[in-house]
Amino acid sequence: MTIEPSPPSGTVPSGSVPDLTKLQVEGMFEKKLAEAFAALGCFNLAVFGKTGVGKSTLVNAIFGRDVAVTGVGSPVTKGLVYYRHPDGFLGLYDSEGFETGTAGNAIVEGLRRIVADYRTGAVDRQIHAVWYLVRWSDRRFEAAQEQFVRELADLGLPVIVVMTQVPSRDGVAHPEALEFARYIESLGLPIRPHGRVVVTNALGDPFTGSPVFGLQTLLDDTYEVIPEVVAGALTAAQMLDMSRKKQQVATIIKQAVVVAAGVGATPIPFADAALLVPNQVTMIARITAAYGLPPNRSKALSTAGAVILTGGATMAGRYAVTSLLKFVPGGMVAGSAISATVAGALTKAVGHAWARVCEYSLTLTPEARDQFLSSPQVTERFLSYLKDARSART
Ligand SMILES: Nc1nc2c(ncn2[C@@H]2O[C@H](COP(=O)(O)OP(=O)(O)OP(=O)(O)O)[C@@H](O)[C@H]2O)c(=O)[nH]1
Ligand SMILES: [Mg+2]
Repeated sequence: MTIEPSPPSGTVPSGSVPDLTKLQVEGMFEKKLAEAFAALGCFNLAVFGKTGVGKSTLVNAIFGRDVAVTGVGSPVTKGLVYYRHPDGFLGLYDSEGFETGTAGNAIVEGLRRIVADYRTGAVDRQIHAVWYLVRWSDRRFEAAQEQFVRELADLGLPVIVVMTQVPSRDGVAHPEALEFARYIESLGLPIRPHGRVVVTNALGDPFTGSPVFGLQTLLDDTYEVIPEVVAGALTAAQMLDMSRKKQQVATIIKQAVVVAAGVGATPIPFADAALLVPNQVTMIARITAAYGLPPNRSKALSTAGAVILTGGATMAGRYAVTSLLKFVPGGMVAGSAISATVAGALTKAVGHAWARVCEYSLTLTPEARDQFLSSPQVTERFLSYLKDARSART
């Protein structure tokens, strides 16, 4: 689909700003997307617990993907593997269930090396949080488990203790699971962030009717213990809490609106509308990364973004951005230039429409998402969201 050209009948004389071709805008997108994803960094989580405790299930429930299956693994030490998700912003240390005894000692040694590496500069694999899982039905917390948790904490790692596979009824967790959790808390372990055990069920059980619960608390606690610099990566990687992504995106849009209003402080002749493009490209790239859309679709997204901002493949950049002005109040006032207000409103409308495209794509399965992001449907949806926004105002 192409956006039909609708050049405003402006009388403001052409400025000196060169038009941008679709290809140039596409190149700009590729660069800005790469920068936005790189700026996220990588959130690294270590998940420990006996075999079958529910490590993979829990990771899946929060990140919407099995990193240990889809990621590329590299052994750190015996029993400890580091998986980097192909998307780049999520890394996972998986212990394969041997966290006590001599294997446990080897793991602690491996972790000690990783932590030490951090001090010598190897930061991209640094562990930002540890989830230590205990299955409620084990009803036993052994001295070796206790020692392992203490050793991790001694390394300076923030350890969150999670009770898994807890059944509940009418919003109340199984009393014996709660009792078990209180027992672990009574041991005086350095449990972060509040000294409490997070009680969870990551998988609904249709037979007993036990629902999923506790995951949001676990995620919130995780945010509390990690360094601010990787919060963006966690927001991109996690698939549980859409409101965190929305919040992040709202900030990005606000910043872009301020920049656009600054650019339009001296009203921009329509012919110079290309001035607004770089800021919008940056905004769209940052939104895309904040939602955690797959970077391997960057190429397709760059094409879609360029089509949107230049008004279609057949046009030179003359009407870049101006073809979108009809979606903004006051945007098509004949004979006027683009004011700061209109520049801001346009940027905001573009940001919100793009955010909705991203959110829609997150409702799809990973396969369907990949397909959608590589298809012309991206621009179609974007335009229909822009139209929605316009009709909502009138
Ligand atoms: N009902 C319910 N079942 C769960 C939950 N977590 C895990 N399970 C089940 O328990 C079994 C083991 O879960 P996994 O997630 O594979 O456990 P793991 O800790 O990754 O196991 P290893 O990789 O072998 O160390 C699977 O059959 C899961 O379906 C949960 O929260 N609730
Ligand atoms: Mg597993």
